[in-house]
Amino acid sequence: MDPRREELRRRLSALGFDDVRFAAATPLAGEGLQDWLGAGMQGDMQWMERTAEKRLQPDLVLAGTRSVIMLGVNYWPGKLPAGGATWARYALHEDYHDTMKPALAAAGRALEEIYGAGSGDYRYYVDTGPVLERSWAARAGLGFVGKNAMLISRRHGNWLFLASILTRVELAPDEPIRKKTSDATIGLLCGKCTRCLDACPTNAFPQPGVVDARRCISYQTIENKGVIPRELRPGIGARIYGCDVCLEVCPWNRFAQAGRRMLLTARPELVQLTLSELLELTPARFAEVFRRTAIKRVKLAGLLRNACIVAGNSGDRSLLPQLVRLAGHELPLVRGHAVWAVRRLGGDDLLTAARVAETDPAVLEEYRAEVESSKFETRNSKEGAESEN
Ligand code: B12
Ligand code: SF4
Ligand code: SF4
Repeated sequence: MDPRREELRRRLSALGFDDVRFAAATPLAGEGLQDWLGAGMQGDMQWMERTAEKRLQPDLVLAGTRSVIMLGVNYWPGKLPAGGATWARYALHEDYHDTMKPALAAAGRALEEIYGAGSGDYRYYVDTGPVLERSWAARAGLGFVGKNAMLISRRHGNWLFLASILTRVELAPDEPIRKKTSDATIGLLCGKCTRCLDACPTNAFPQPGVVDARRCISYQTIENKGVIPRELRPGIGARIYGCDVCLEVCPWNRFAQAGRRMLLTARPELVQLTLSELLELTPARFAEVFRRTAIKRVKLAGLLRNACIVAGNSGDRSLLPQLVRLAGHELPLVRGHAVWAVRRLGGDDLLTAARVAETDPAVLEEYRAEVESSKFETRNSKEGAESEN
């Protein structure tokens, strides 16, 4: 065994990475990526198409790449207090893209010191790079790809951020997880379980391991900057930003321990924001509350849009005055979703003045569309299990 390799692993682990694994950088087989793109499942994330080849072939990102170092950071927060809306757990931190970067820079320096690499002999990424992180993590044996498409770790369950370092340094690869009785690439350790597929509130899995982003609440509430399709809004339930349903139902989480969190700064207080406070957000208050979080990237308009949907699904008619006020908001995006929410709460007759003033075609469509009342939906939807944060 190469003692330098284990020293590198120790150094990276001491920096705060909860898992450090190595993979050979030979290209990934298609991994379903081209089919996924071909079917349009990336929605408006055109950047995914532009970088598709690079995601499979690190050599195209950094010529001469020999190895991929895959890093996992556990973000399991333990139990969170209940709040007015449900947030994806990963978002309840200062932006992990920012908090992990200094450690990645230090990891690069470790490569320089231990292997004599030059500063151009590696490149690191967290999330936003042209790297198919889950597939590389599976190859490196960090975990297996579940039917929920997540990279699931036997030690950390589903609650793991991934980061990667492409390097020209040759590192002996770690073994992927294997099973004598199966060579499945998806759901290797899932057995007969289908909990995640059954629990998805918007039926976003056309097949195990494949998420149609266009139907995924995470995509709709975070990546989509425009109108959220009406048929998906009831399924969004109380989820204001991202979705953890297919992660939290997974039995592999029973092994998850709260992480060391050296690379994360928790912001659990965000959970306690009430829906009423969220509907009242002003630009100044938004900037103050969400400073340094990833949430600020949806901008105030996106968050108000999402808050309107959650309010509409809440069955809470005491929010009607605030929603009626938002039906007169300066941005059509907010007005349209506010109109939907008011109507879903059975408040059509409160909209007379706003409707007379409305000229935007998309918002006018929200007045005409059929809307089921939220009481009806709560009885029939798959909510139940999702309310705890
Ligand atoms: C685009 C994107 C999204 C999109 C699309 C999701 C998706 N499933 O592709 C949206 C916005 C919906 C999304 C949502 C979420 N995301 Co996201 N996302 C990404 C991003 C930037 C690219 C993913 C990508 O390339 N997708 C294309 C598909 C084809 O690839 P894939 O799912 O990654 O890879 C799978 C296929 O290759 C498949 N596969 C392998 N072999 C084969 C063979 C065949 C035949 C087939 C069909 C498939 C197949 O298995 C792979 C692993 O799932 C990555 C970061 C990165 N650079 O990789 C983060 C990333 C995947 N997301 C992450 C997270 C945390 C989430 C959310 C949990 C956030 C939330 N709470 O709201 C949800 C989870 C949704 C889900 N179940 O997947 C983490 C996942 C960590 C982990 N442990 O797996 C990542 C790695 C970011 C990070 N650096 O930590 N995300
Ligand atoms: S994140 Fe939510 S909406 Fe997206 S696939 Fe998982 S359960 Fe479905
Ligand atoms: S919930 Fe079940 S099927 Fe889904 S990823 Fe976890 S073990 Fe696999």
